Amino acid sequence: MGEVASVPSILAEYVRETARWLEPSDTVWCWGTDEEAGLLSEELAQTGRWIPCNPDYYPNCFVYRSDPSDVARTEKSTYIVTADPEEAGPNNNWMSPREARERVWSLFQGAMRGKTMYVVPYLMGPPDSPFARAGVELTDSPYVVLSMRIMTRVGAVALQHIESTGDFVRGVHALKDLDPANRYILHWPREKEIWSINTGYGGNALLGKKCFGLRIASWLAKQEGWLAEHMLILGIEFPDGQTHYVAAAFPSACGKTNLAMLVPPRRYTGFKVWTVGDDIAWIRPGEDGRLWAVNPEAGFFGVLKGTNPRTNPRAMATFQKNSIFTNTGLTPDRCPWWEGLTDAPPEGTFDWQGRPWQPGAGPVAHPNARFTAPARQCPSIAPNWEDPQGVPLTAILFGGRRKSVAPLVYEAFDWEHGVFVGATMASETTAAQSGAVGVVRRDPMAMLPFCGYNMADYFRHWIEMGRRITRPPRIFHVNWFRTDEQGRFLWPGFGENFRVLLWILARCAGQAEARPTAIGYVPPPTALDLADLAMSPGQVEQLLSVSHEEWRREADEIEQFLARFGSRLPKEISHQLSALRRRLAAG
Ligand code: GTP
Ligand code: SPV
Ligand code: MN
Repeated sequence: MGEVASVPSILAEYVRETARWLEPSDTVWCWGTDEEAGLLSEELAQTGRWIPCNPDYYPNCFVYRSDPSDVARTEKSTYIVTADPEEAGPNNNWMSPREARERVWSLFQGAMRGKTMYVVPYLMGPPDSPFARAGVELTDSPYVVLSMRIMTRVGAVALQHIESTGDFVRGVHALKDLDPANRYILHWPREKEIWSINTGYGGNALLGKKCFGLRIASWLAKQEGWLAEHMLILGIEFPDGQTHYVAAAFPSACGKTNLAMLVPPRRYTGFKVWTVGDDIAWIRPGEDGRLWAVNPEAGFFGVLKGTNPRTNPRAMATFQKNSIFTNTGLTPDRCPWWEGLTDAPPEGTFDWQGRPWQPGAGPVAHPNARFTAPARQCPSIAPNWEDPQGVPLTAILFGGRRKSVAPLVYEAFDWEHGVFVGATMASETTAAQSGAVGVVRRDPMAMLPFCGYNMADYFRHWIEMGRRITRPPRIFHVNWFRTDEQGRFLWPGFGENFRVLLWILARCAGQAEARPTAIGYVPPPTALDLADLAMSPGQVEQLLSVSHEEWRREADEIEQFLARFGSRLPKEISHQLSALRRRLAAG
């Protein structure tokens, strides 16, 4: 910790001002060093909620138990603060600046009394990248500091950026008493400011991630002509040495981390999959007319449920040291455990709240239990993942968790149709946000909880971006989650998704067959390599089928959803809906 030679005066002023209101007993600057992490860890261990793992299996790893009432993002407590409610749009909770100051800022008064305020300067994006932006998080949570130093680039690199640009996103976070009724996560896009209180979990509290990386960044991106998206980025290296990059937007807990870390099936010798990012992509038009993407984060905050050496060996390798396990169980030999890791937990395992677990006693880990691990530890991390220019995109994928309706994969007819496909996608809700699980909701571009402004304007921005580039990536929709009548997944998923990626890249190269349907181009079964999968022709047909009856109902739901945006909805989107209806009627 200690002092730094030069703190930019605008930052020093922000810290002093905030401290006057929050009244911490002391203020500590964080530099992201190992020594600092050790001190924070010792302090956090005293709470009994931060437990060092067995260093023989998990060196420098910790299990962290959050408050049981604070285990996932809370969308109902998340607001966009603007003078004009129309600017926030029907996709956001809106609060007026006056109410924010009177109702929420007052909660911060004295909120850090008797506690330490940590100052965490952080950089989003690779250092020296035209994409890079700085933020500062003032927090009273050592867990947040320990997480931010994994998820972002903390310390001098951020201060230098602030010093040279004079620009940073202000963020203040206070645990207060974790009262869910007074929990607020407020975003001021124009002021570039974030206030978070009465929560300490993930996307609510690690302000670089969803708050800055998506909500504030999406607004900045709209102003400045780029895109901030809830997307993974991966590279596929072909046996000839060429690498193609794909970005994919799936809603929370719908498979981004897994796809980003995919291991190609054995039969694809000579192919490699490289991980660039697993959750956020900042995307800019390049001088060559293509879109270029960076991962602004430095770590992964990934879902543990279902993760094991078979489904995601690369995640398993990534988090085997220097990592945090939030809300997992703890085995008697002090290793984290979660559902799907092995068939059953060892005898004597404690659950995510530290209670001795018995069979039948409910889940061992919380369903939204997550690992926090440095990206550089990923065995498949792309050698160029920190390239300041990013990587050029060949394809963009949208996808959701749909038991029915959406086939395994289809290609949009063109950019505008692709924007429509993204704008109207739907998915079943997961444990990543509090509320009901398994409910189908529209989640445009997987950004419903993360777009920091009116989504009608966001759709327009997407359409305009397409006009500004001469070599747009092709757009696809995928669904790994279609089920049969017995509710079993029709598609094996995980590593086998590589087969779908190969069809997608072959389409981009103009080399694969496709059948035009009402919703887009669908591969005929013969265009997909399904060797060794033991799928019956009936299953394959079901997986790829497009039911006009289901899609007419889908079109009705889409119409209802789009109606919420009123006259602000770009006409291109309504035209796409009419065109879809015409194609469905014709078929
Ligand atoms: P966020 O971090 O919340 O944004 O989620 P994410 O999109 O990165 O989700 P992630 O890859 O962590 O996957 C979430 C869940 O989906 C896990 O329980 C996985 O086991 C499961 N999953 C991922 N890929 C597949 C797949 O191809 N098929 C099936 N059936 N399940 C999958
Ligand atoms: C998500 O919910 O999409 C996440 C986890 O990636 S959190 O950071 O908590 O938002
Ligand atoms: Mn996410």
